[in-house]
Amino acid sequence: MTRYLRAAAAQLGPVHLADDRASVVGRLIEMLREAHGAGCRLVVFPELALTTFFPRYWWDDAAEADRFFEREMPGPETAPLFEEAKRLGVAFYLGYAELSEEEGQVHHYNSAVLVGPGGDIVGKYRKVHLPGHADHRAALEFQHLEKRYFEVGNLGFPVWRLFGRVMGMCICNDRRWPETYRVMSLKGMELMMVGYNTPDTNQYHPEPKHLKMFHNHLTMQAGAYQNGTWVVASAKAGAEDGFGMIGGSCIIAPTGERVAQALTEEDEVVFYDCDLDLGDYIKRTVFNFEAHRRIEHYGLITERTGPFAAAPD
Ligand code: CDV
Repeated sequence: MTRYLRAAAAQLGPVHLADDRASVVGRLIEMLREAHGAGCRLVVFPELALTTFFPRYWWDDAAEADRFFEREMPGPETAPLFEEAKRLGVAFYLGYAELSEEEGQVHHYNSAVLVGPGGDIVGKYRKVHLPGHADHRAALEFQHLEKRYFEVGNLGFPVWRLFGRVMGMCICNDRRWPETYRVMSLKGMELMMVGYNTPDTNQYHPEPKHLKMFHNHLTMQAGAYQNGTWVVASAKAGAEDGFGMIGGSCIIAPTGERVAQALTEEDEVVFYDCDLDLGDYIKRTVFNFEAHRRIEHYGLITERTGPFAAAPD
């Protein structure tokens, strides 16, 4: 069983509306080769990696957004990435917009696949925590229409075995919610992959810019430590047609420490030799779930989404 896994976060610089899939896939392949050259066996690409972050745009006819969705994975445009990864024997996580047909109904999901070193899809995750809104908000500088263009993921939080270890996936906003890590951690997760697209401004409330990056790392570092898991996180970075994305891709150890970090707002590969046994002592001591969790007091977490309207007597 693998103890050390050299894993990479492959950050994407801006992808503009006018950029076609072929050019983006070419950039992903370049980074895949760079990671392989550095000895990496797993590469994590961002959320919605094949296109610009299109939920920032409103179209009166929502079907206009369908051009950003993949109808098959791999499809003709993504096949070269799968083929190169198979040739190199590198596994990867890829975020994309998924248009699927299930029982005669068309569905739209914000999805990610985990592809094994043999080129086969090992697992699929569909984003559960969709941020933003479904209506057009004219006063905003840009929209965040994930609630318009996507349905809530219907696959839960599965985990998969790869390289003999237990891996989990989530997507962007999921990383801010402790439940995401905890559910997968209860299934034995040892490494979590996450791709994200985070705008560099909070449009709903004025906030100092630095808080965007602080909260990005704060939540992932806490999630890693509280669950004794590795986190490999890959961002979009820089200005997409003038709209800034924070970047800050990184690799976080089960101690909660960031051990590798992107320094640019461009395409950039960062990697680390992840000791997959490092989380064991955390899971045996301070976060020994079996010894210390008090589930008899946690019922409200799954019984209600929000707080009491008024403090109970
Ligand atoms: N793509 C995202 O899910 N972005 C959110 C933004 C809207 C806050 C995030 O959590 O980074």
